[in-house]
Amino acid sequence: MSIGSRMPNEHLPPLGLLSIGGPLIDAGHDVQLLDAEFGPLKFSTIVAEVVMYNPDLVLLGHSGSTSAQPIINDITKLIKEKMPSITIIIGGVFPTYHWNEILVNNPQIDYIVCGEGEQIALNLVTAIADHHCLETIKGLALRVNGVPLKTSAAENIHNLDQFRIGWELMGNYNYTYWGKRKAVVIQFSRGCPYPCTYCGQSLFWKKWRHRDPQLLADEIEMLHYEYGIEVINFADENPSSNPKAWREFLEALIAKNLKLILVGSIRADNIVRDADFLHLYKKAGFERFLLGIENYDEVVLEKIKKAGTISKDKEAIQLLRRHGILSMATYVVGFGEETTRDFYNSLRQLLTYDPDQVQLLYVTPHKWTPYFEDVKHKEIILTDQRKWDYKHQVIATSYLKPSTVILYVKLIEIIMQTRPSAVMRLLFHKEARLRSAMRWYTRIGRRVWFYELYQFFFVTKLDTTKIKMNDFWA
Ligand code: B12
Repeated sequence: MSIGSRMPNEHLPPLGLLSIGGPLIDAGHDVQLLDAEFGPLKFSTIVAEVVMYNPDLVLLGHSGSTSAQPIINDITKLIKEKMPSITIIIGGVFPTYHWNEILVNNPQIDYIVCGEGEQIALNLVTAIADHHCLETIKGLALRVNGVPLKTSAAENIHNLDQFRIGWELMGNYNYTYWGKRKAVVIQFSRGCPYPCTYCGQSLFWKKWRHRDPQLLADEIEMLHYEYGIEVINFADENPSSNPKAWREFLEALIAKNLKLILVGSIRADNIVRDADFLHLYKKAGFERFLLGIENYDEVVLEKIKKAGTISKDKEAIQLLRRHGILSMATYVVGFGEETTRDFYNSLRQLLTYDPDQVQLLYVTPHKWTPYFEDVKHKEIILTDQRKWDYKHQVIATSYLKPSTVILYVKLIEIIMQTRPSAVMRLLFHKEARLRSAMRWYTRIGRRVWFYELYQFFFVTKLDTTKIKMNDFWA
């Protein structure tokens, strides 16, 4: 169970799978979406649904990637047991890098699409249908004579408007967000030009690219009128890397005059950079931005190559507030071998930043990132990969016990969310829509707060074997 997909009691469409589905439908294949998040479906129901539909291929994806992979392994095993001749294809961030061990340990998985999936999946499915050779398809992990092998990497998709997202696959699923409002996830851009050492995403997408601003605005208009979409959740790592294109998009969307709520993540320094056109952000419909603050200490920020500054982080939050946009500051625990003083300094800094919302996460080293190299000699305290979801402490800390870490984290969260300025905004913010947005988040946050403490003290079993990160993946 991951916090992100269970606690809100509402679900967003799986953009990755819709992006794969669109080109397949357009090439003449019959595609159906089974979204197991609704329910969530029991494994037996998932298998029964697949058996009933009786497809030639089953393509599985997940939004959590690292933490969801063990579940994909289990589900695919059950499907293959019932339907031995079915072809199973997976894709996504984690499998892109861990393809070898997945293929070695999971004979039921036939192919792994490595990297951006649209073109590769289309090539693969077409080649399977036409009984063509698969080894020439770039970006594919497969077995040759029983041995896992990865073909050469596929190029980035240069034109992000080349492939259509298969929105029709949403069918009758009631996708909502932000308090039961019809919602989708969409991307203006892929990738990120910044070199933050812990983030696997900029490496995965390689180069930062953006969609045509006008075409994206047209697509959002279509989603609004044809599907009744009110909330757009941007999946971009940093949509405003090219301020000119971003501004064009905001203006194109404003010209449509749609009643929309937009939410997304952005770099704090880009907000400061765009100070003179933040009114356009607001006019387009932005209600909240998530800002990765990560740490209070500039030495740590330098080490993880965040390339941000404390003064800009603070200024960005103030600028957003001035423009009637909420800020959510995410703070990552574990970068700097924290002591009690570090937690105290973090809290003090967060209080001075005064963001509307905070989210504390735990550093989770992905093997394909430079950060992994920095911590590979460290011990891990949680070997259950399903918990590598940024909401559990994975790396042992030298100075504090995990129980102390979680108590400090929870203390910071409760102080931040119940401090007078936050409560005043929650109750009396002058914009009703922002009040409602904050209440929605607070309701979820309250449940998550207790749930995480309960899980830590009564359910989660920490590992005492003192296994090192490097040995764990080996
Ligand atoms: C929206 C989102 C969510 C939504 C997902 C809604 C949904 N139904 O999909 C919600 C809020 C539910 C969510 C939850 C979580 N998320 Co999330 N999420 C995202 C976000 C911002 C966008 C995902 C997206 O749509 N991307 C755009 C699509 C087009 O990209 P894609 O999914 O990677 O798909 C492409 C390729 O990977 C590939 N592909 C993907 N799947 C498949 C499958 C097949 C068969 C094929 C052929 C190809 C293929 O082709 C696609 C097109 O090119 C990403 C960050 C990001 N920018 O991607 C984080 C991200 C995926 N989430 C992350 C995490 C950690 C989580 C949670 C664990 C958080 C938590 N503690 O609860 C949970 C896990 C949920 C779960 N059940 O597994 C991490 C995963 C890191 C990792 N490597 O493990 C990411 C990368 C954020 C980050 N910066 O690190 N998330």
